[in-house]
Amino acid sequence: MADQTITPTFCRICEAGCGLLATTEGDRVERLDPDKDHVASQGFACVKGLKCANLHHSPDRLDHPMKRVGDRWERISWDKALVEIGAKVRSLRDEHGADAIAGYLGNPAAFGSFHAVAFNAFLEGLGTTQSYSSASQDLTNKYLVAKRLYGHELLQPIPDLDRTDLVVLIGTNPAISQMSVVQVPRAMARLKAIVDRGGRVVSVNPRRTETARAVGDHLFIRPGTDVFLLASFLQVVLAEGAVDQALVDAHTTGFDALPGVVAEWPPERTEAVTGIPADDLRALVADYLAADGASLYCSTGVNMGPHGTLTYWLLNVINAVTGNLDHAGGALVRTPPFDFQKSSKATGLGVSDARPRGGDFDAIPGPCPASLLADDFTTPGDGQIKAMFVSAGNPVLSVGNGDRLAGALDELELLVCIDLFRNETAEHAHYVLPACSWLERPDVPFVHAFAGLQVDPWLQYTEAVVPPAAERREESWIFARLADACGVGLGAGAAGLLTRALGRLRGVPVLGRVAEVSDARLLALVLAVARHPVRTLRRHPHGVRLPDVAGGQFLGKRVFTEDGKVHLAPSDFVTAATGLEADFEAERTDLGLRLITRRERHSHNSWTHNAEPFVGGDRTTNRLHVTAEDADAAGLTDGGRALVRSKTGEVEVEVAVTDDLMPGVVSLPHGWGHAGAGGLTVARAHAGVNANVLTADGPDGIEPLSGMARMTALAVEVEPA
Ligand SMILES: Nc1nc2c(c(=O)[nH]1)N[C@H]1C(S)=C(S)[C@@H](COP(=O)(O)OP(=O)(O)OC[C@H]3O[C@@H](n4cnc5c(=O)[nH]c(N)nc54)[C@H](O)[C@@H]3O)O[C@H]1N2
Ligand SMILES: Nc1nc2c(c(=O)[nH]1)N[C@H]1C(S)=C(S)[C@@H](COP(=O)(O)OP(=O)(O)OC[C@H]3O[C@@H](n4cnc5c(=O)[nH]c(N)nc54)[C@H](O)[C@@H]3O)O[C@H]1N2
Ligand code: SF4
Ligand SMILES: [Mo]
Repeated sequence: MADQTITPTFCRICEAGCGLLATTEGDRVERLDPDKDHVASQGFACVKGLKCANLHHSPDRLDHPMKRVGDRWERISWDKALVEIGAKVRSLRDEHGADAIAGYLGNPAAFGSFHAVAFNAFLEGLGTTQSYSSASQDLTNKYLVAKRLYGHELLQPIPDLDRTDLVVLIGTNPAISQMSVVQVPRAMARLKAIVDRGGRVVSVNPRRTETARAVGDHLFIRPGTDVFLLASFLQVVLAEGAVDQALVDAHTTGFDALPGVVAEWPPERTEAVTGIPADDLRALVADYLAADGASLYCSTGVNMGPHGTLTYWLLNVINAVTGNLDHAGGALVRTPPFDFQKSSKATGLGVSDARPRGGDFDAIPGPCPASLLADDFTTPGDGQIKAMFVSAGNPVLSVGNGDRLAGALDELELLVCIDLFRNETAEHAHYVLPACSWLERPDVPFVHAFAGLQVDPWLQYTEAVVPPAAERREESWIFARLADACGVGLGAGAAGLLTRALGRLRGVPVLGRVAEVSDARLLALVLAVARHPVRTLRRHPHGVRLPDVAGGQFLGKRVFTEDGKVHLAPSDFVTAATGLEADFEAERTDLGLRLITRRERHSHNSWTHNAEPFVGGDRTTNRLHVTAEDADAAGLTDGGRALVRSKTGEVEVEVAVTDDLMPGVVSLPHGWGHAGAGGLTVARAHAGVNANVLTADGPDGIEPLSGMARMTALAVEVEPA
């Protein structure tokens, strides 16, 4: 038996970044175990991380660049693929202009230190404004609100969970997701600790989630009505005069506009649509005001709803005016070891000024909404997209009206996918290029550590656990080569600068090891600038704690609006809030079924179904969850089949009767629908249905302020199939 090596590393599937011990034998990852000595995760890890070696070693992994020739996929050399792609891009760019070339960056890019940087440098070099990403199905409402209130997309207050007395979790299920836009390993242990020390955790959710069952209290809310809940919350706060006037006077503008926004929404009125009794809400507000350090937090259940921007705006206003912003136990904006937001403010690094084509979307903070992609492929005229590069994304399953998008992809003259697998989107590609998985590259928890988004700050450096196999390459290598091949070079901005620095450091390429050497060198550079040199981090293989400052780092110090104040009442938000009357009336009178989004323990968006541990047992498909009451009313039975119909589409799916939903609410996990996946042998056999056949695309499929996709609280009808 060959020698086994154990390497401490960390998982890069979700934002928690859990410490893992990787046991390798030669170039094989034999097992992944939780790292008990990890400074932040302390032995916690979930099944996705622990079983990820099965995905990493899947026989379906891409090893070589592949080209579609008719109906077949043929191996092609990197050199030849780059030359052919480059020639096609040059001719399309000459004929139609730079905006005919688009990029779409998927979720896993957030976990590769230089993935997004290199992608943006490539698009910058091409000179295109057509930059799309999964952020528009995830959190662009949060970007817009932070940009308006605090002057930068990534100044996102995070709940100070380890010190709080009360946290309200709206539209999130940490037991399964580990939360988002904040790095919280062991989220559930931290939430339980709040209750153990006498504090309160309250879930606000149309579903009695795994989180709500395990910790704290739960309030059912009718899907899509969170904005009314928070309007009432703020109405009570202001009516009771429970405002931190010193904070408001010293650090904010716009306070005087707030009473007018919420005056008409006392809890006794909004309970008609939220389903939350006014007394329960008043009691919650009272507890929140009594706590020394409390915060409201929301996630995708709100972001994907009809009022993601207004809801997140009110949430931030409440945390601020009650004195909980920048306060221990409240909502913190931390100063990271390398001030990413500050350098980004100066250089544009990490923010997108992409502009959607047409439409009235002035506020959209970038990237462009992926829900507009199919329109952008098929609408002739200036900026019609002719070629697209998709890296670490699967828009066919992750974007609204997936079937239409799949058809529209076939209109492209060039589609290049950079991925671990030939996924459902790549099925429509002309070329697929093989990327390294996270086990094949060095990293730090780049975005979260450098944007100050950690609940319990730490830093960790991991080497590649195994060298990149076959002809797999890091994205930084791939985008630098693509830029060369397209004859454009990397952009002149910050992303281009960084990636060029990487090029200079790369030295003489040694086949097969180039990518590993290169990202490691660039990381060394960035870590030296951040004053945490790699050699120091290597001495702390289980991570090193960074100073944990509880508040006082933000107000008056790092608010990046022009006047350095928090802008509580951006005029377009105030104007949009006047439209709530009509929405309220519509909610009050339409009592039809609502479909909500949900996540499953063994699924990670669309990409973990291609290995047995993730689709074994009763996990072979996705099911429509329905309450017994609604099942009876619609004539559905547990295990039977249902047709689910929305304005956009229809799916047929197995029914699972449940007691965890609010009556009038059904749920269907997304990320399934693998029937057409020629490159995914296991997933194809456990196909499930694509929930995004039901969600809309185009201008009707987005929240108009931020461009966020509308993926929850959808009106649907169900009937037996
Ligand atoms: N196991 C697993 N973990 C994941 C992922 C995964 O796919 N699988 N994905 C990762 C990613 S990319 C992200 S962005 C994060 C997301 O992390 P979360 O935002 O925590 O995601 P969910 O677990 O889907 O929680 C959303 C919750 O919103 C509720 N909800 C739906 N509609 C509404 C509504 O109108 N109002 C309210 N108040 N609640 C509503 C749903 O019942 C659900 O419990 O998770 C990450 N972690
Ligand atoms: N209906 C509905 N739709 C949703 C959601 C929902 O809750 N409901 N959630 C939304 C959310 S929050 C998100 S973030 C989006 C996600 O949307 P996408 O990012 O478009 O889709 P994923 O399913 O995450 O696909 C990720 C792809 O990246 C590949 N990959 C994994 N690691 C790497 C790597 O290191 N390098 C490269 N190059 N490729 C890699 C995987 O093989 C996979 O093909 O989906 C959204 N769609
Ligand atoms: S919780 Fe997230 S980071 Fe931790 S092991 Fe699971 S997938 Fe990986
Ligand atoms: Mo996400």
